[in-house]
Amino acid sequence: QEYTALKLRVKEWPEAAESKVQGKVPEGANVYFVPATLRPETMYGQTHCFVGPNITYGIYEVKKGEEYFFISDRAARNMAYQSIFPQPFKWGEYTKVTEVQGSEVVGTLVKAPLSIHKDGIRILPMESVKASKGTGVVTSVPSDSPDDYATMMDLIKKADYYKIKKEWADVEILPIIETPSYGNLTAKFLVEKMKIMSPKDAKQLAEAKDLAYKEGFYQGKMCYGEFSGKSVEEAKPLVRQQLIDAGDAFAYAEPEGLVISRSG
Ligand code: ZZB
Repeated sequence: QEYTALKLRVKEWPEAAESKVQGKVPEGANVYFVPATLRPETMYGQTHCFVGPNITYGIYEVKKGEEYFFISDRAARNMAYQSIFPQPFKWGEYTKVTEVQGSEVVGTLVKAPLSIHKDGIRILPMESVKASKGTGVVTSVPSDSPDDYATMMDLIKKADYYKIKKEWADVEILPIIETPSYGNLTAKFLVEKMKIMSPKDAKQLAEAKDLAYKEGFYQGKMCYGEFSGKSVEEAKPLVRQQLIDAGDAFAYAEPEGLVISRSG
């Protein structure tokens, strides 16, 4: 599985995270949340970035004193075998400077490349984030991802329960892709049509995701951004390359089904 890993720079930590980071990440260094996505062409529509509240993450040194990543342990290990870090690269080596619980970073303000929300987007909790997939960090595009749309609606509805400020969740959803069957807000259309009431409706959400991927990829046309008017199929590699060239993203491969022999 070849993902695009995106770099979302921390602009402001909440108190709980600030105390964890102080003394571990050098003053003036940048920390990035690094979600893995299969839909780089939707990055204009990022509204939030999700972490699993019960997942333990690490902050890893990419370049000492300069650059640090907030990701899962598993992703850090994988990246250490993909020339991603450390810099200068040492095969299989990586340094964790501190451990942080997902719940402790809820409310962090990050700058998301390409997002229309230029002042930044918030880190919010999503129960269904898997620690065992991607980087354990998921960027939210509620226009085109049914999981993200359902989670966002739930966060708005139950802001107190999730211990967040309602306005962190309740931000504008922008049409990015136009499709013949589902209009220009594919995720909203499918969630409403399939009467999905909560992010816990896992089976229906998986079905909606499948439909959204297929329609988006084969029939979708960009209706926002530099590649507006192009098909999704054409725009996808172009947006990806642009993000990589700008230093805002990199290729990250999931070693699926990889078995390491211990027999020696
Ligand atoms: C932004 C985005 C925009 C995504 C979209 C999807 C869609 P898949 O399809 O199952 O292989 N994701 C990544 N890591 C995790 C994780 N650890 N736990 C839960 N979800 C995760 O998964 C790839 C997609 O699942 C990724 O692409 C990411 O969400 C999410 F408009 O990034 B995506 C129809 C889907 N649309």
